[in-house]
Amino acid sequence: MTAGEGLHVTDHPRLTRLSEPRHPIGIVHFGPGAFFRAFGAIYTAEVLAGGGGDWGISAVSLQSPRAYDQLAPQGGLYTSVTLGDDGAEHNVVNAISECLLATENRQKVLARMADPAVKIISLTITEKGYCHAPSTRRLHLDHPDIDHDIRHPHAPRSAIGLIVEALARRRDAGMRPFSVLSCDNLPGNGPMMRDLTLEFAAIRDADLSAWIADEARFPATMVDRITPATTPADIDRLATNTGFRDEACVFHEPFRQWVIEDDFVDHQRPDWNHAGAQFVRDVTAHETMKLRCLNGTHSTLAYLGYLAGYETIAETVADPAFARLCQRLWSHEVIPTLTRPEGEDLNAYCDALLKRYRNDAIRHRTWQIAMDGSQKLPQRLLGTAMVARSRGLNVPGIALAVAGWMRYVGGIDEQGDTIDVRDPLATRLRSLSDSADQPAAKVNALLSVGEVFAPEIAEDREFTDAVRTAYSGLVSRGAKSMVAELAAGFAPSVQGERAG
Ligand code: CS2
Repeated sequence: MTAGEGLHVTDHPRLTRLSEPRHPIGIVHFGPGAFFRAFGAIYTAEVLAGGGGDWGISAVSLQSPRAYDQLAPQGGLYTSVTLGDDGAEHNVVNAISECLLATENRQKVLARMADPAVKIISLTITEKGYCHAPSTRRLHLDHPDIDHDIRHPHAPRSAIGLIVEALARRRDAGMRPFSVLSCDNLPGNGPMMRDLTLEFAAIRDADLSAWIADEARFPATMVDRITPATTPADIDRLATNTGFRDEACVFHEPFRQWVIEDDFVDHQRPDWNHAGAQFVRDVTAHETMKLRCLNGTHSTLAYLGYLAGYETIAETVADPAFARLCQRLWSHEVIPTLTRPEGEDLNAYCDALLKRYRNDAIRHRTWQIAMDGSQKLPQRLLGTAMVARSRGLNVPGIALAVAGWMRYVGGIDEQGDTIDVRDPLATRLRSLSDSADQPAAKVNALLSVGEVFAPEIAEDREFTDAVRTAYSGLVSRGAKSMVAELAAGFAPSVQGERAG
């Protein structure tokens, strides 16, 4: 009998904290979901294991209790499973010293943030957690959470509201502020967070806003590790292998890359470089490369792959036409818009991406990546399109990807089945799509969504014509045929000629 055989999975004892040290807290993290547990928490755990200071993490769930319910009963411990060519490697991660649920214990969260031992508030709250309009990058003042926090500044519920209230408490107590470290896939995530924070703080108190502007720091970061949502089957599999039930476990690829702008309040930060992170003066080139090359093709594969009936990214790129579509996008549409970051070779970077996508131990669902497209498209695809167009390039691959998104948010797949579209604008997008009969009119209706399409791109006739043509093709011929047609015109051998 093999380990675990004959046992019902729920018979396995839950992973719990026994004698592991709880590191004193120096970081408050908002959004301890799978990505953070597979990424920032691991870098921090490695620094802590090397005796790198008091940087234990207080993991705060802002709204959904899911991550809290997974982590809190385990005292913040969980297993990270690295899925590479040589099988699976398991590690128990000890960086989270405390778990808090903001909806239940808002004042405790604020007190922790105002604790002088806390030097950094880090965030993985996804694009929509910033309560902004992605196309303008300004605060969305009508957002229900922002509206609430303007009216109740001392009991805030948004990340920005909590940060501003905690900074106000620190200023009033004569303390130093903290650094705010956004680790979400947004271009200029640090400066954007700074602008949103100052905009919100100014509504409440101009002096507070000026103090934050002078004293707080908002370093920008580029983060990268492919980490699908953990499934119940993953939890069962791990229990069978380890003998413990770990509701907070994460499964991820071996690759990881963290580039951080080295600009922290009083230089207070963990030596994440000891775990392989890069501290640099300016992360812009790295960030743009990653967002446009990786996230841009991820979203493309998500919409077109989903419509083609593929469940995961690995399944999608196993179709040679989809792999070639990625290569075409990189060489003809994305790389020409980039500045090469120091230490990177853009062609090699993209070749490595395709290998990462092909890792079929990682079951990254197209449906998962397709979520929240209205928040993702501007920085992943539309910004690239704008730069490429300004240089006189055509972007048929991006046009096809955008048409794929439009077809997806229309809510009906190629078999006539309903798509479970998850997006803060889902209802509006669906009704805009439904408001028109003809493909071209549906595209025009969706192009009117100002949070997604800046006027510069919505009014670009050549680009929008390409989107209308691609959309009609998706309706009449389907995603596989459209991808095959575009990929057929591309010979991967030209890769060597790509600008780098
Ligand atoms: C993905 C990202 O879900 C998504 O939208 O594109 O989470 C992606 O896996 C990461 O950015 C990789 O670092």
